Amino acid sequence: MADTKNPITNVKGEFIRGVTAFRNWIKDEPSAEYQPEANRYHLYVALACPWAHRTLVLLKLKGLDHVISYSTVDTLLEFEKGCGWAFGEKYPDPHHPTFTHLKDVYKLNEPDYSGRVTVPVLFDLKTQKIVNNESSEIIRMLNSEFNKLARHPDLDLYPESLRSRIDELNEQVYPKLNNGVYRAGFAKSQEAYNNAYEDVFSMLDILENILSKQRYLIDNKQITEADVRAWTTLLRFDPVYVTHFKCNKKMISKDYPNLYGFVREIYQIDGIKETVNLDEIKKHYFASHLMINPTGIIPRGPEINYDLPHGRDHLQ
Ligand SMILES: N[C@@H](CCC(=O)N[C@@H](CS)C(=O)NCC(=O)O)C(=O)O
Repeated sequence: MADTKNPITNVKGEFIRGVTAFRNWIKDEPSAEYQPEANRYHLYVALACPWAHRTLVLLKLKGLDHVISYSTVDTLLEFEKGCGWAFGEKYPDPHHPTFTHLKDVYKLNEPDYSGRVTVPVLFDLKTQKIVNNESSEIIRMLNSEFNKLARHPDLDLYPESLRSRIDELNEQVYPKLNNGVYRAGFAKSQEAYNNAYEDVFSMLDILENILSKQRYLIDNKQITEADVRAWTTLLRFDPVYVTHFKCNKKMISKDYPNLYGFVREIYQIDGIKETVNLDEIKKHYFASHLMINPTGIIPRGPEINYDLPHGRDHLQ
């Protein structure tokens, strides 16, 4: 039985993220098992979670929030109890009102499921099965397979001509930044923490440099999935990762003017702000990870106004 209570670390004290369990694909093809249909799929997300947040951003950017429903799990993840993400009065499972935990949804696929129960989950209401619980794959499906139903079918966040550059950047940003902040925060040895800290800030320096010359990370004119994937981490950086995960060499809002403008620009795109709840984000991290913040006290600062003009129009 897997340890589902604590973040997993290896003998060197390095945080190891688990392998995602369910990897089916929705395809806009007549023979596909999972076809893109309106009101067939549901996303389970946590507002705090940067991986789940990617999928909500895609719903908004593609104009799919009338086609795919979503609901949020409870703010706190009570690691010590080992039950994982919970539903509650304020956060019910709209499709299974008797379910108390997200693991009940996982058990619909595998009654004996004993792996990690993570968000996001893309769930098929028709077969009552999880289609996929890997955010990087869910966002690809939302980008390309629902275009007949999307309000913005022409927006392509993973265009053929940019794919190799997107993949190349993602391969750096995922270990060094997206997962890098977790590697710093959950490290159980000084060396593991030091390595993660170096990775995080070397990646931020690289991204700041790119964004000083062009509007988005891959292309000057067009937002891509590489921007979305970096953004959900960048948004949480100052409010959470600087203190909670000890990534405190620099702050985005003070030391990285281009990253800060980029965070504000994406925040200000139609519909995106609605997916951001900074109070929930802070409460989740500081009050759930009691192994690194035993008092559960939530810092009040920093005060950042993501509505300030982003000042990036001149780059187009
Ligand atoms: N590879 C997954 C990772 C998802 C993930 O780790 N989600 C975290 C929340 S930020 C989670 O649900 N953790 C619960 C646990 O590990 O018990 C993805 O990108 O979708």
